[in-house]
Amino acid sequence: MKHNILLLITLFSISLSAQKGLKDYADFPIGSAISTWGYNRDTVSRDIHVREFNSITANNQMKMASIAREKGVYNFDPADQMVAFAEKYNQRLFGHALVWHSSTPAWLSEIENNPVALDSFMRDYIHKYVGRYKGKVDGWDVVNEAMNTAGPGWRETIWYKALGKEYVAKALRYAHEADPDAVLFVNDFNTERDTAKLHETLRMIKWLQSEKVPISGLGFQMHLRMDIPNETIEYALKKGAETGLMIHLSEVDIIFNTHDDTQGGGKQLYDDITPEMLAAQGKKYEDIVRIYRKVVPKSQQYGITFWGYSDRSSWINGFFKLKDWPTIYDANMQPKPAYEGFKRGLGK
Ligand code: 9MR
Repeated sequence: MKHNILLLITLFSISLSAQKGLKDYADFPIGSAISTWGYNRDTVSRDIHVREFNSITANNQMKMASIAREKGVYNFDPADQMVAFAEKYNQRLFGHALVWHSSTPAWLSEIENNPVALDSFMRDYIHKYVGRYKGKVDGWDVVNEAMNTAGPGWRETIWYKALGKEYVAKALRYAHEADPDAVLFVNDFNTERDTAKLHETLRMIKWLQSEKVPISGLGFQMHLRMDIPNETIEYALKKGAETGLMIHLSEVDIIFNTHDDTQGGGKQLYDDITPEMLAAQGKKYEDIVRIYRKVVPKSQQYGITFWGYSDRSSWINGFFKLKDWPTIYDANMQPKPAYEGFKRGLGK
């Protein structure tokens, strides 16, 4: 009898721990970029997501090209579906992205040389969009990729060309007016490895803070590569944390091969993945989480988000025309050594 009860308790706790996911091991939210339409079709991926994570970012459906596709009309349906998913599955919803040079609707080119019209559209868009999701979207990438791909310069986007650097301040102010409680981010890539780009980003943040612009978060996309030195990443996160802003690792993945940052610009160095490479990737994931926990104070840990969590659906292979293995689940939806590494990084 005693034996049976012990056996039952053991089985019960095994089945409970089998249900645990990364979110249960972390002090901060862990998320992934998703498409609600994708998850409607692929319920296996959806169910794993719900077990592992407690935060979502739309990989595309909350971008300007999706919401403001037609001039003069906002279609909030794709964002509503993200909200419904977040509510149903108890996920934090992170908004990506309000103002960006990419994924803008085609009609925007009609007003790109008219600063007054562009500013007035940006204001209306942000006010209506952020206002509609007040209290539902926890934080926003208000400005995405304000800096050049490489080095210390501002990206000459339509926003920059029409409104100058001030466009970043305006976007943040409009977002704050619409939802004073939302965490408002600027977000960029390669800032963890390109120190000149990092320093220009930090200069921008200093300027915004000195002008009392309501910025509250700094996003490091963290599309990493195996050979980016940990010391460089640690330096970047430390400098980022010194701003006092919330720090989001917003689009994490780790590739083996390289690319030149342009679509289709992949360079295939490794055709196959070996057990040694998988183990090394596990260690890299572990290191990244450890560095984040070490240098970002708890009160500034906004969380870690994967840009897709499985090698089956990662954007990397299609975008760069590469064969790579950047994520924590393999193409058969099994956890990789990267998964165990990430978990070890959380101290579990
Ligand atoms: O993964 C996204 C891909 O499906 C889109 O075609 C692309 C353009 O909208 O954006 C990709 O996501 C990007 C994100 O929005 C910003 N940082 C880089 C991401 C990967 O390119």
